[in-house]
Amino acid sequence: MICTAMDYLMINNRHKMNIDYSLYLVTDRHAVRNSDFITAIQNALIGGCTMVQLREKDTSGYDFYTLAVQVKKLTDHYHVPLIINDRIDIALAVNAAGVHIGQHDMPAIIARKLLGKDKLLGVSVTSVKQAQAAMADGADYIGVGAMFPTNTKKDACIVTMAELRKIRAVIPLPIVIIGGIDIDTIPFFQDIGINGLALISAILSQPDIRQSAATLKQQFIKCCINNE
Ligand code: TZP
Ligand code: MG
Repeated sequence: MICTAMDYLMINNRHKMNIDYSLYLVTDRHAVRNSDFITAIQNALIGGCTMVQLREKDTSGYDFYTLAVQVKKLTDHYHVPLIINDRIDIALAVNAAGVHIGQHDMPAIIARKLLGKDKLLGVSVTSVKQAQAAMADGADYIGVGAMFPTNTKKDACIVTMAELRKIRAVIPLPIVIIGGIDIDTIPFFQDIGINGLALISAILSQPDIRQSAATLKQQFIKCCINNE
């Protein structure tokens, strides 16, 4: 099924319409250099991150849950939605705003059933076909990437700019781009109409996380928001 933008407006809940995807922090505790993990996320929020995805690989269920409880307190304090990577059970347990899944996780259609209609569901895609399937299966937004090679995820497939443009042309859902996004690569997305930047190292690995987040946000507004 191909939804028009109007269909999308009508079938989605109103509270999902006002979500700010512009500076979407994806976490990786191994990327943090000079502070503890929770302080790093707090600084990213103070710097202006508008959304946080807790994505902690190689953690026990107990540790992931415990981190999720701590991060939820922070995101609530800054009125920012918390998304949990992969783990629907943990998202529900901490009352997170939603879940983000990839192509090798539980099928999006099942994730949507388990989550119910009120929670956000994000799906990572690398092609138009995957993006259309994600939308048909109930995704609220999609993550497209990796846009550039990145040390943070060395095995990530690279998505071409042409494919990203094709996805934008047919998908009315919010789109965040991921993979090698930093101050120098943001200008490449000037005229595409993306809704946000999903980043790990350009925020968490920087000496001044707060300032880095603020500068990236300014760069996004300057380059990617149509201010006519
Ligand atoms: N998915 C595709 S690339 C990537 C993920 C999770 C890693 C992004 O990390 P960075 O440091 O922002 O390039
Ligand atoms: Mg996953």
